[in-house]
Amino acid sequence: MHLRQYFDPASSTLTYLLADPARAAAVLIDPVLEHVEDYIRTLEQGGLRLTHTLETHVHADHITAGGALRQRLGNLTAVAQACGATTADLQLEGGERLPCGDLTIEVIPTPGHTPGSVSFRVQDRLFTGDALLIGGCGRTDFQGDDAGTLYDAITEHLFTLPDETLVYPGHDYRGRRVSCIGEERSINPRLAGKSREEFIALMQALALPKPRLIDLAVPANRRCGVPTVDDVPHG
Ligand SMILES: N[C@@H](CCC(=O)N[C@@H](CS)C(=O)NCC(=O)O)C(=O)O
Ligand SMILES: [Fe+2]
Repeated sequence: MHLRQYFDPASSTLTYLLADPARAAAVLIDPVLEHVEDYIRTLEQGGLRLTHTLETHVHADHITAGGALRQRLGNLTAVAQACGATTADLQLEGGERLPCGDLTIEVIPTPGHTPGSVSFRVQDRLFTGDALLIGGCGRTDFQGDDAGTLYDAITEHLFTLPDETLVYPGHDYRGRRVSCIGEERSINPRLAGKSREEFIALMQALALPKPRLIDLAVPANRRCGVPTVDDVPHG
């Protein structure tokens, strides 16, 4: 398996290119619109064909490159059915398995940050989107989120994976890039040793400012980042 991580400094988003070089197949997890050319350059350099773009959720802080890449490269766009991104080619369900060459990508429902949030597992690597962050977790105060649901998803579906499972989050705001399940289960300050009630109280007290791009990004990402005719200025 080949893995390349990209960082978008404007939104602190982490994007992942996963590839099976023997089969020349690749997927991108949470690509960012501004970096389309970077992704295409990597794919061309590796002689890789992009089969899918995968979203961990409908993002509030950046616009996805899924639709733009589809227009350029013909890949399929894949988003969890519960995200309501009706233009996506694949409406993913929990437990579903997607191929990338000989690799298998398992879809694990991890709702709570948004109702449709999922994580993707490939062998011993877990791509958690904004469900589980390094030393943190996704906020639960917008987009129909629910702290209790997030606690259940993390403790029942992610913390039950082997300690060695590598955790690749959807964001990091402090320069960290990878963690593992054992570390997050034992020292993540929002979760380690916390009851469900304590976690809910902690999340309700965060009082974070609204993401700058939320009003633009959420509707755009429900269309895989591609503008509709109505969005294009007339005249
Ligand atoms: N300041 C950022 C927003 C950051 C933010 O709210 N990020 C979300 C992910 S979409 C989150 O869950 N953050 C968790 C945290 O900051 O603890 C912006 O304006 O875009
Ligand atoms: Fe998010």
